Amino acid sequence: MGPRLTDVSARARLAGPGEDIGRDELALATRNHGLPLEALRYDVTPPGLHYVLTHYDIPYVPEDAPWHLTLGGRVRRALRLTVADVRTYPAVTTRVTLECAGNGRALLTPRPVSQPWLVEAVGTAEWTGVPLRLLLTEAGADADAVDVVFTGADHGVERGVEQDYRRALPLEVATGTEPEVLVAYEMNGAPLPPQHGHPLRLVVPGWYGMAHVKWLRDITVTDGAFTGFQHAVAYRLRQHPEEDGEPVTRIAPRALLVPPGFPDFMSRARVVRPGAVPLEGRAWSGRAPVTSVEVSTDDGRTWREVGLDPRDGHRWAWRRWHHEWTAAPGDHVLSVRATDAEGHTQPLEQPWNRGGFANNLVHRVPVVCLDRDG
Ligand SMILES: Nc1nc2c(c(=O)[nH]1)N[C@H]1C(S)=C(S)[C@@H](COP(=O)(O)O)O[C@H]1N2
Ligand SMILES: [Mo]
Repeated sequence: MGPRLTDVSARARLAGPGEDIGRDELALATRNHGLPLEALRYDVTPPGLHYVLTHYDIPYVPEDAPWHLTLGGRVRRALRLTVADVRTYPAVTTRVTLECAGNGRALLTPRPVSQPWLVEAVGTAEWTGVPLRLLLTEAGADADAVDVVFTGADHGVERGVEQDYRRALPLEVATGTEPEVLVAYEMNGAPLPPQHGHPLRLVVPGWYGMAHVKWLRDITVTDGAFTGFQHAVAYRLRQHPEEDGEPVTRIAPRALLVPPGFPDFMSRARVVRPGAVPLEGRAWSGRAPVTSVEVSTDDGRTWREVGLDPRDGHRWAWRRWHHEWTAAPGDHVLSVRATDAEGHTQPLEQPWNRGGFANNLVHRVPVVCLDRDG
């Protein structure tokens, strides 16, 4: 018998005790890059610095290639739209902080073997597109509609299952206004770049990255709950492999710090000199607006609330925080944590699950402060 898909596509697993990052994880890490943390300084992440995550291959879609978005299933009137057609609907631009549900995974013990993010799987962009609810209104969802399924043009195999990348939203989320889901064709005022979903993608403000289907080619309204791989198998919070688990949905609060001072090339260790060291970073939550940010300069023993930039009306984007630290010679660990309006905050102990999803362990940055003449 010839090779089978399950020969090339293994089951999910955890790294063994002391097992280092493998070649398979390295290959994913070079394809799927993170945000350099110094780029947390920008309100809107400059092109190329936004994180990228793609399960399979980036589809090749030349500028002049025809593209059709179909909308069908349990609707009165199926639609088949070109990108030019999509652009004729009223356009909305929303600033959105996007974070991969696997952010922080490589810091967990035991480590789920997958894309090995540290903390940098985040970015903020201005997405322009048509509100999904306008398209669904035009198509007219049937009374028995339950889910709306989104299919990307990328194809692959994952844990032995061959598939197109596909995710769904409940109808009430797909047609909601808080957040308002977009079928986007522009990122930061320019057509979507290939790696971010050219020519069309879904944007679901406040939800982890997996919901924002790139290279969107089909929308299907169903009368039953969607049970595709990326819902029923992946993106569930499980302690044991046999559990059903809870689905991953909205982004839990997280704050990150621009590592201060200057880095060593190889170790990335941070070096500062004694005295005033400005600290800044960003905080976000997809559940409710961030209301406070605290910093610790003694490895989490004591915390103090720091300044937040005024709310700027961008509900779905991160908020800047800032603080001035007086550094004294020695070794320090800086940490930061965010709390949102619903009282969700970040844990000091790792919130562990088998996929390493939705974990928002506080960010720790070791810093060496030299002697004044060091
Ligand atoms: N079609 C398709 N859409 C996709 C993915 C994918 O692999 N294929 N990856 C998802 C995941 S897991 C994340 S985190 C985001 C990343 O979006 P970005 O690369 O634009 O930052 O895209 C999502 N949309
Ligand atoms: Mo992701």
